[in-house]
Amino acid sequence: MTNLGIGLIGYAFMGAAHSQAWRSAPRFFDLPLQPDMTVLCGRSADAVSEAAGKLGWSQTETDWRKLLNRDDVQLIDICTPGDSHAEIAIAALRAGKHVLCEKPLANTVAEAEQMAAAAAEAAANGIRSMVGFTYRRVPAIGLARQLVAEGKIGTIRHVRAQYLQDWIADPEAPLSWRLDKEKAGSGALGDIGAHIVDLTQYITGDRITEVSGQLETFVKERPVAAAHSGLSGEAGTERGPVTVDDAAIFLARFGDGGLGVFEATRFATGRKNAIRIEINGSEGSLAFDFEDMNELHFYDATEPAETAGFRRILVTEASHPYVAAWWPPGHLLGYEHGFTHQVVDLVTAIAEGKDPEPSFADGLQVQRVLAAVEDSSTSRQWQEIPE
Ligand code: SOE
Repeated sequence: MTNLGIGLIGYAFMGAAHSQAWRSAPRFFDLPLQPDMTVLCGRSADAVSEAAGKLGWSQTETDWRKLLNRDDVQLIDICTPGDSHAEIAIAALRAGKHVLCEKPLANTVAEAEQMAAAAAEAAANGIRSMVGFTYRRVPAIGLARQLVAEGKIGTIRHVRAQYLQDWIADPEAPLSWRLDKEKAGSGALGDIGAHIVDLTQYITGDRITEVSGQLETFVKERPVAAAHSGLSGEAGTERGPVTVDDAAIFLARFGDGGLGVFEATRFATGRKNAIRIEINGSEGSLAFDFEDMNELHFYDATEPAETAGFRRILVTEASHPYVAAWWPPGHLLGYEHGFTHQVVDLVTAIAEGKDPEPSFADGLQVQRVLAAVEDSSTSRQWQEIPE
């Protein structure tokens, strides 16, 4: 079997999740190519070498540019903050490396446009790229998409989506790179709002055409973190400004006539990683909550009223998306499995010479929705999403 050398850049939360995926994918799925965890890249030699040992990488580099000249690396996996996505991805694609890039694709629409253009050029030479909207690969989400495509809920009227976290609800929670516009582009909007934009469009097979939104930063200053990595760091005595939104809300119109209500917040006390999606169609409804990620709720409005009701589907049957490779029914999957499935789909597309999804063009379209929400928050007007 042909090997696929991987170079992963970044080893914090996302780097660890991607490492787990590269480790587990070939052990549970029959992949057409054998991924090699060739090299882990990070700026500090000591820290990257410790991380490589822990996460299972063979070698390390401290300069990402060196990965692009290596013949034993065919794919660059970008798990850095958003401010470096465009530079690394474009250079990697031009060097003939396949690219997996964490979401949101970039910090601005302009960067995302350049990345999508570079991806289109590279695709003409058989070089593939994908953006890491990993929740698409949760089996219950895959099933929801299938049911919509089969017409089980009919014409979509309402899309209700929330992404609720609470990790900075405490005003003394320290600054991290995720609260810095220069590094992260935006706050709850891009970090978690991007996921529900992608997920709802993926499930419905439809696209958001216009939005009206508001952003808010509830806590404007926070203690400066001693270490700017991961979700939090150790607080120092100095304070610094929060330059991104803490929460984003917006209304949306979909191309096929559905109405959407979206909410992304890091201030929903008690909600840790609640991605809640409810879709109402003319023939029925679907409901999902990531905090119960193995379940999908389905209401069939064509059933007799006396016995109709939401049915809880435990999405752990071998016939459900991705599940056959794992455990017997009822033996639940978790957060990390989405990343494994992402690797499986990417490696399969590369081997089959197909463009994987979500593409950089899809990432660009999500970026346009996010930018339109920001513009709307400032202008207090509805904003159309450019084609
Ligand atoms: C932090 O809010 C975060 O890690 C996001 O960046 C991820 O995309 C999401 O999966 C979990 O929360």
